[in-house]
Amino acid sequence: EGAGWKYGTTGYGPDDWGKVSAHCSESAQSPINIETSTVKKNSNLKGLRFTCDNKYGKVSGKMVNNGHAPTLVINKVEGTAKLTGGPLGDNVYRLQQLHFHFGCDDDKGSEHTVNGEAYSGELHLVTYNTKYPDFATAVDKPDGLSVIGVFLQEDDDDKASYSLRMLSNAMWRIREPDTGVMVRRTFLYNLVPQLKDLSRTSFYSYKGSLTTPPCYQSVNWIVLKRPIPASESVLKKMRRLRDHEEHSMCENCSPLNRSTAALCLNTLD
Ligand code: B30
Ligand code: ZN
Repeated sequence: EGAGWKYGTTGYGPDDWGKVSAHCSESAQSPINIETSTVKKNSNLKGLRFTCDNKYGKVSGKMVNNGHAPTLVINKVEGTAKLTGGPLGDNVYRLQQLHFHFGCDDDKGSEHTVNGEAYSGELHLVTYNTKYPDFATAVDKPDGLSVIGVFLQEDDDDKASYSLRMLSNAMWRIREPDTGVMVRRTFLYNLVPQLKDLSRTSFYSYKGSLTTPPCYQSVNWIVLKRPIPASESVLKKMRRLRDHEEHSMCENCSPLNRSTAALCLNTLD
């Protein structure tokens, strides 16, 4: 399920995703525009914790170009991270992979928007509920996944973190789809400093879906309010990646109009 889809306005783009997977026509689809005036403050979101297996949140794994997003599949044996508490309650989620969405220009690229405004990109940290044996079992369950979304904001070269620059250097080596390269030194607390203390970080939370086919409505979304800085050279390396049609992968972000339900948005603030 979910093969043969793409972005853009021609053949099997987002308008046709319902034909690829019926879930894409359901009512709680992601991404969404976050209208900050309609967000409800909710103290139940208190106590969300992200804990890495080692001190600096060092992870390693294979960075792959799957044709739609540069994705770091975490080698969990060498260390990963857990996400629990807050909107997730006692469930413990484990980091499986992280990937990036980005635009061809700085003024678009994020999947979620805030008051109609897009950022230049969006990092997704994809975790699965450890009550299931593995990611593949969890992916279609209503409480199966939680994805932390972090906006990328264009900024000076020296503001981009070491880890983001290292990841973008790895992307340089996987320009063609279905290629991959080993990545050894990504430090999650360096990549996203807010992860060190999520209980003091402002975020939005709602129940939605995978933003791509098969569009399972299995995701507890945690979208951080504050962006991380990305430089033009980082964004350039992302935009150089190619999809299966030998086009730039940029604008690998889903349109916003796939959701028909009024999704319940919460914030801890
Ligand atoms: S997202 O975070 O909502 N953008 C998947 C995970 C997270 C998101 C979207 C999709 C996912 O696991 N999809 C199924 C797996 N894929 C294979 C893959 O690794 O990349 C199957 C596919 O699309 O046909 Cu892409
Ligand atoms: Zn994503």
